Amino acid sequence: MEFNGMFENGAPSTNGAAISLERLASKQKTRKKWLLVQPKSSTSMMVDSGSVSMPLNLIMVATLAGKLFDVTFLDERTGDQVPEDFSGYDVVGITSRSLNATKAYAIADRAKEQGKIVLLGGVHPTMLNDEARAHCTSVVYGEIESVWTELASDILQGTMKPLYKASELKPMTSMARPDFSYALDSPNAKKYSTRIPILATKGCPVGCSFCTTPTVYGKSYRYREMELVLDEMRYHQERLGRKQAIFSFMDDNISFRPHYFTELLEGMAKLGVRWNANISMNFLHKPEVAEIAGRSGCDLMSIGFESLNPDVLKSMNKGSNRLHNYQTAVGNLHKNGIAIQGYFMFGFDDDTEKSFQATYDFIMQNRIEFPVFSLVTPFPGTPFFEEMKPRVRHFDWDKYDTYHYMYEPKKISGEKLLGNFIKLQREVYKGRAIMQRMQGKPLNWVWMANFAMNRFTRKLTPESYL
Ligand code: B12
Ligand code: SF4
Repeated sequence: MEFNGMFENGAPSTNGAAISLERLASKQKTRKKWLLVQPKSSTSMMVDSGSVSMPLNLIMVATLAGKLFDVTFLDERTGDQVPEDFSGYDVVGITSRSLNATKAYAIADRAKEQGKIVLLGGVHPTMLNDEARAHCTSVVYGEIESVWTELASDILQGTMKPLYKASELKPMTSMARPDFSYALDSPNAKKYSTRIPILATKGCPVGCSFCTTPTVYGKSYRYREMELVLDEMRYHQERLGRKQAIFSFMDDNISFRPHYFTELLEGMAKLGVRWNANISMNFLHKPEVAEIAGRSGCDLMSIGFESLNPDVLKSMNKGSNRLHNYQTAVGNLHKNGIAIQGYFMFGFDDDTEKSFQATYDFIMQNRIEFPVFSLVTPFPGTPFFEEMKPRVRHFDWDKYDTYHYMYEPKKISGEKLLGNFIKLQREVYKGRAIMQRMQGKPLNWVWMANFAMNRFTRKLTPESYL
């Protein structure tokens, strides 16, 4: 039996599993060929245009697969072309969120028709694995690392199952360091943002009703050993030949364990890197957190303020957001030279015209550098989706990009919602408003983003959101 010695106390041992897989692979006449695809969405809302971030999800898949198979890596967002003919490949793996699911399914259908092993992974196929299964050989539920041994051995032996779902999530410490050469060696690599995606933690137990993370990862919160994260940073500093590498954390909520977070930042402060992250508000009101964030090179925090309406905050179950902390959190970050990308959502049942005024006042008074506005979108797999299913206007996944009108809220008509939504965006991105928010702030890409938003918001019409 190939897998003797692979299990220790009933659990797969990482080294044992890797050795058994290598043995199995070495028995193949030729190495199987994989094609991995990051599809481009067809949304018109600046999501997949301009410079895009290197897709850490697919890089992680390539890193694992590359140990046993030959991997070709294509990113449609940078201009790579997905072939019509897949005859050069044995396995075609595609990553998908909702906004590019239609595209992902079309590629998968073509590859399946040509008799390839087709894998679909990412949040949309995970959440709607019944739907996705019709387009592929197998769906990978959640992270590939936790099912890799079983998936890889089935591919090598030709015994595919329709769904790969881990009974237990692996500790992050056992995860391989991502091999960025797959993205960096691509002929279109210059389209990638210079910010290097990195992961320190996974999961978020906060449990907001509109978010898929609690469904995929449950209440678990895992983190990598700090030294592994710092080592990865050092590796990039060496690769780039300079101290000042810029990292973008892909974590769901990097600050959930304050002790781990602040220790990590102390380590980063010694490296001299720069960084940005998504962060929840749970302890940003404490001045020492913003102080260490600034000292460790943070130039931008992306914060989901979501709403200035207390009823809305309550309905979405976002316990980490306390309105009375908003101003203090912003003040603390600004004092330490950290710009804020603030996310605001509209379209909840408790939203009224007052929600827009309150948001405008908050942004202007607190000089939020880069406000981002979206329409609340019930994503499959979330409690919010289950609640809103009977009321959503369509299941056209191309429009599940948080910039489309999804259902009529109870306290404001659709027409008023979109009218106010556009007005608010134009107001905060007017030339005068940009100056009021940005004057005295460093001359960097955030200014450019504001000017781009000025041009973009002038073109918006209610039809843009239908
Ligand atoms: C960081 C992040 C971003 C970053 C970077 C995105 C990027 N380019 O990767 C930024 C801020 C740019 C961003 C933007 C957006 N995001 Co975002 N983002 C995230 C977040 C927090 C982490 C994603 C991540 O990189 N995780 C780390 C990687 C390593 O893990 P992973 O993606 O889960 O990948 C693993 C598995 O899925 C699996 N896998 C993935 N692909 C494949 C493929 C194959 C073949 C296999 C076998 C396995 C496999 O293995 C991977 C490795 O472990 C997620 C939440 C989440 N946990 O998914 C939301 C999330 C993906 N984002 C979301 C949304 C809505 C958006 C935006 C539309 C928001 C907006 N209005 O702008 C845009 C869309 C951008 C785009 N073009 O896709 C939603 C998507 C919901 C959905 N059903 O589609 C999520 C799930 C958050 C939520 N609300 O629940 N996002
Ligand atoms: S705090 Fe962020 S990551 Fe956590 S459940 Fe809420 S939206 Fe998702």
